Amino acid sequence: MGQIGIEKETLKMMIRENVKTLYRKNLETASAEEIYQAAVFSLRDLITDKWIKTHDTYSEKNAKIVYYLSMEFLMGRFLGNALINMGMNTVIKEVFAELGIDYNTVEEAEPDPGLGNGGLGRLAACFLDSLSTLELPAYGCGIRYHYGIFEQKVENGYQVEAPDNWLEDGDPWGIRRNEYAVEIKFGGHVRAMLKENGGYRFVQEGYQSVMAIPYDYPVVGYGNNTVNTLRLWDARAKNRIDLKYFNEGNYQKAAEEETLAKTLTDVLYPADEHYQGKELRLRQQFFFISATVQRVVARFKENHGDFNLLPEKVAFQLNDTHPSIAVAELMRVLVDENDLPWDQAWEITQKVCAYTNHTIMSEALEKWPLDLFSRLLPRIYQIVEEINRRFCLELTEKYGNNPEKIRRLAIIADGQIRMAYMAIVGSHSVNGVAALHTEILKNQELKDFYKLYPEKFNNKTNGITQRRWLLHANPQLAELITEKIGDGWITDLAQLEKILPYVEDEEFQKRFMEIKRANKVALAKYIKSAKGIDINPDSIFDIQVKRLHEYKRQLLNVLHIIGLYNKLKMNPGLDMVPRTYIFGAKAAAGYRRAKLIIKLINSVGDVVNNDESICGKIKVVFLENYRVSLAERLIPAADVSEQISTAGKEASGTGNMKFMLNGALTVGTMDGANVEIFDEVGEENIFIFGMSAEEVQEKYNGEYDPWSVYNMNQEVRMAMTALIDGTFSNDTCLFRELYDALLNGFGGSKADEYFVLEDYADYQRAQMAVDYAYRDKERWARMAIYNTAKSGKFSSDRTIKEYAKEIWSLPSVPIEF
Ligand code: 26V
Repeated sequence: MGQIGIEKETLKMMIRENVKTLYRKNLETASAEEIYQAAVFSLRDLITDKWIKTHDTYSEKNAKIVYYLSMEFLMGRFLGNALINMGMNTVIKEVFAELGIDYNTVEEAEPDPGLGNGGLGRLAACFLDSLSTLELPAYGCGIRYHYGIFEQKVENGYQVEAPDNWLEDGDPWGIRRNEYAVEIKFGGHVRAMLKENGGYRFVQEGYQSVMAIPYDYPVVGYGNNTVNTLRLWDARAKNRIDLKYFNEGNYQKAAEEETLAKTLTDVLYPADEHYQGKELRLRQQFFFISATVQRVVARFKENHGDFNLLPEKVAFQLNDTHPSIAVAELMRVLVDENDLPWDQAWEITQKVCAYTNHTIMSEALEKWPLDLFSRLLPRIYQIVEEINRRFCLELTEKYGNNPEKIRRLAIIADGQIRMAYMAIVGSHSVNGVAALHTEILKNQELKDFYKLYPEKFNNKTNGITQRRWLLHANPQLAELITEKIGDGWITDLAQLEKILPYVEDEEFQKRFMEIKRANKVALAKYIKSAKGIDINPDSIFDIQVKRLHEYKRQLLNVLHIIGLYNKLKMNPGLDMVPRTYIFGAKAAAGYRRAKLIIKLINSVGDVVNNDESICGKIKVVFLENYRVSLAERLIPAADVSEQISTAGKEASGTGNMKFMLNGALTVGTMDGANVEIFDEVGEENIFIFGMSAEEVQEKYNGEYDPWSVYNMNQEVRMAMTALIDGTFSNDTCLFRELYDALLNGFGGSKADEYFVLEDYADYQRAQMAVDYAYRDKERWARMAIYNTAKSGKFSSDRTIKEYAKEIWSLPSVPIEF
């Protein structure tokens, strides 16, 4: 019996029956995909009872609920994780084994839904797992994109994008809830109508509408009865054909609303940290926010008459500025649709909303042009104007007549709406995602707002869920740990400290490193089958996986590989531990330089991997289509975790935490949460290099001439030269842009904006230290185990507890079952 209380035989029967009813097949003839679907249908049945019970309990107890509003949820595959959290992991493996079916093949048959770009979307997914595990009442609210982040292929070394049609074979986890559909209005104009009490009511007229239809996905808590909901909104036309236009023969106009609905939720914007004011994106934002706000208020009204109670029942967490239109939409619903006076509505809105900032890259800041915004959302625009007007009055009261200051802080300025400022003004909490990041927000980026509202600012260092990133991704290590310290760590990661006594234990070291090796062998096998490249499991597996962005400095990593390759060419007998450099990274489709860096990594790989003169001492592998399921394969096999962003630029990073948890050692800058990893493990268990955030700031404001580095450092000079002398491409112009960007500045960017050359020498030193440390097997094992043991702080359970206590005032609600 599994924890959920079902006999194996029953489960077998259900799977068999479902294959039959769904596909008219039996287990022998069904494909892995079909068996996967049948298995999901069987399990969904089991989940649903708890799911219903969870929501009944929330209603009965009139519980406060947090709504995590996010344009992205990078969930990864559901099946394996749901089974683990239901305590059915072992049972299901037995069931499939007894049926003569390879369970792994079934798990792999599930599409990996990529409804997010990277860190921000994956954080949302980890948070949902923690919310359910902590028995906190929560909804994730987002968009049901028909196409997730593009599938990346590599052709001739270049990234090529293909659509990710994750819904193609159906959506067995999603339940469509027609009864909760809501109408969303775009465009038209606003008419002011005199009310009986002398005030005005504002109504939108001549608009286009679409219907928002929710699909609910279960979020199963670990070892409890909580099943929360991820609610993703899809669009459907309200009126398929507008008869008025149809009869006039204007067919395009007649079908406009249908076209609007079709395109609205079609694709996730694949840009990352680069804002473009695209109309469709604003539509998407308003679409899912308006749907959520309308639904939440309607539900509240079913049980309450007094809106002052709303903040006691509802919390909105804004995942970056993308959902910040919630501030204005909640005002609209309260003031226009429920007749609340402005001041009362405003107080309620501020108490309900809280904003998380995820980046200090200025090019990512959302600013909507007024003409676009007012045309698309005429009533919301008026409300934003009023919020801004009152805010500017507040500033004047506080600072006197200071137009310069007001222009700097205003929500509307230079013909644009600054969404971050609206989020700050409309929220009671503003948080950064790592200690350093929050300090930078307070003292630099948002300094004026910090002075104005110091009480709003707080830090919530990111975290990751150990259920997916250790228990599911690295089952052997999970088992070893449980054998030694029990399974308490699964819901209380701080307990990993209990393995500290084993750091010096030879037997434990041996087993820990054997598991690492087994994971490396498995990865080597995968790389052989996927790429045809032979890699040596006894080499150091050195991994950098994350979105491709200049500030993350994949270029520093490759440039150093080139430097090392040059050294090996000159001295093939060079004494070094063989190393396998593994990369995974999607570049935004329009980010030319990022794509060129991918091409460079592949070109370097082609040359290095096929150069017999270096005796296989280095290999370079670019794995295409980096995604959650690939991360689950890679991270458990890593020896070295590359976290090498320019200090001050990476808000937190969460990959860094996943690697640490799995016993990889970090080569990193003092950036984001690396700083806190350093604090946990101490300088002897991490390889820190490079300038600090402060030094970066000083260099940025002062004089920096990358040529002086070039002239002083022969290794740098040779590596740079290799970019343009035909070593990696017959076309010597191909990588010229990278060369120029580093030395001279190119296409509007400063020379070496991210200090790749400046940090090169110290990076090289850190990499030598890695090589040196790895030779001492015992020392390395100690360091690796120490990293795992000290990773407790980085559980998203810890993060979510802090949000619940300090921002949401959200009590847990256990579900009796
Ligand atoms: C911005 C945009 C701009 C418009 C087009 C689409 C798009 C998509 C995403 C973003 C925001 C990217 C911000 C982000 O992902 N930040 C990352 O958040 C992680 C979780 O807090 C954090 O660990 C990373 O350091 C941070 O880069």
